[in-house]
Amino acid sequence: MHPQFRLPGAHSSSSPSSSSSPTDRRLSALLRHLADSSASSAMDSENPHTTTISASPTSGFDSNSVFAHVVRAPEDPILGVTVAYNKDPSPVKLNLGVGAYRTEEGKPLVLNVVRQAEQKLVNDRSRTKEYLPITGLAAFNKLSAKLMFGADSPAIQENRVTTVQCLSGTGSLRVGGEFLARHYHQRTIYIPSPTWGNHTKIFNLAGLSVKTYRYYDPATRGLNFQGLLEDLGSAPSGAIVLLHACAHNPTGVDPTLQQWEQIRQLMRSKGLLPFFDSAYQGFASGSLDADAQSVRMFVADGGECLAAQSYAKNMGLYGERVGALSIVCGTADVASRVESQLKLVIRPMYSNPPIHGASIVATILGDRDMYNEWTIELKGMADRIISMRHQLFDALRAKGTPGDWSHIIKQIGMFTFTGLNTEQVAFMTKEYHIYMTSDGRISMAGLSSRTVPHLVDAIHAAVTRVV
Ligand code: PLA
Repeated sequence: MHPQFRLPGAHSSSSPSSSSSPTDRRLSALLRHLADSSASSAMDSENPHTTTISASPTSGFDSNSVFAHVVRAPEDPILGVTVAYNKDPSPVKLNLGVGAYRTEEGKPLVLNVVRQAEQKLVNDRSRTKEYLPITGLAAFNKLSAKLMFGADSPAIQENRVTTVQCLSGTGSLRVGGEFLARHYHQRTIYIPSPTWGNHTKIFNLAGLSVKTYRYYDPATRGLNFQGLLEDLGSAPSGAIVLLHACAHNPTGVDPTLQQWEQIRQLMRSKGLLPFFDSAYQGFASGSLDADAQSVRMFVADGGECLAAQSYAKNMGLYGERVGALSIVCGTADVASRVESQLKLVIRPMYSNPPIHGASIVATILGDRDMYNEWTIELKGMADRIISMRHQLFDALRAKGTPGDWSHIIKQIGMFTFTGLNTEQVAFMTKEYHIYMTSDGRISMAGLSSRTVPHLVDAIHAAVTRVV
């Protein structure tokens, strides 16, 4: 009998006992039938001319599905928070889980400049819906590289950068990871601890082996710089290192420029390959250039690196899935060969990227007025987040909530890593309908002046009642 047909307690040779239930008897009959048909199909392979009717592919033992064995997977630790939030009927519920910008009124925001660009695209009757090339929209790629590396970047001028349009930040990381697994001599990537939860999964699936380096110190709620230097210092030569370009997720803790410089020197001296994840350019400080400093320092030294860009947050194009992967290479010739291989990674994955979002980005980045308007709107979003930090910090102080909450105003970007533990988070969700990731991360972009008092009440209750 084929092993896959055996059930616990079911024996093909034993006949159903008189005490067995109708279900048992039915199963036994089914097992005998399957054993017979598998034996006859073994004979069929010896005599290919014999035809038999085999068991229906949908016949299972405990259901009518060949997928009956599939176990339910847990919800995603971040996107699952929104699933739970959506199910909650409470009128006071608050979603501080996913990093998606909301207005003071708690509404999603489509930037004015994005609406304008879309209008322009719709009005242009010459535009078609043809496939893009495998590497995406050429103008988009060119402008994205400029945005990341700076308009005057020698690497761009020397044609040493290849940029391919990918499916937002996630897709860019995935394509970059798979390219490295295929063509780079070191298959180990070091990611910070902690980091965005998807990094490990993305790089593992891409074929890399994932290790961590120390990054965050819970005691100071700041950077564990010593630990970081030690771990990168003892990484094998050539290893890949994932760096958050700015606004580290989930901690909101970034190295200073001086610390970046030390990291750069260490990494270059050991031949470690930097892979930047730039998901929040413009969101940390409100300035696109300031937030690209870390990346530009590494490119300025003439060395090689990778950068994954996302337009989800800084242009509010979350669902359009617009992003880019750039690989800065030693020479123009290498860059063009690298690009030819990136196409081989992309083509069987999703063939070519979508046209609409990239056209919006290219329209905005390619028009001086629109670009300026974008930077103003972007600064507006960053400023509102910073103001939320101050409001939350002031309100916790005013209420006398125990603890030092200064990290709320020291941390950078979309998130505050509150320091609240899993139990406290669960308590806040249950009692206050406040949704956040279980590691205590809150999306400051989901908060507004109106909802600060509710959050403060919840935090106060959590830290005084749940230890
Ligand atoms: N890299 C980092 C560091 C991120 O935080 C995110 C998104 C991405 C890449 C990918 O974004 P994209 O594919 O949409 O461009 N992180 C979010 C959303 C905002 C998520 O988990 O997907 C977060 O809440 O952490």
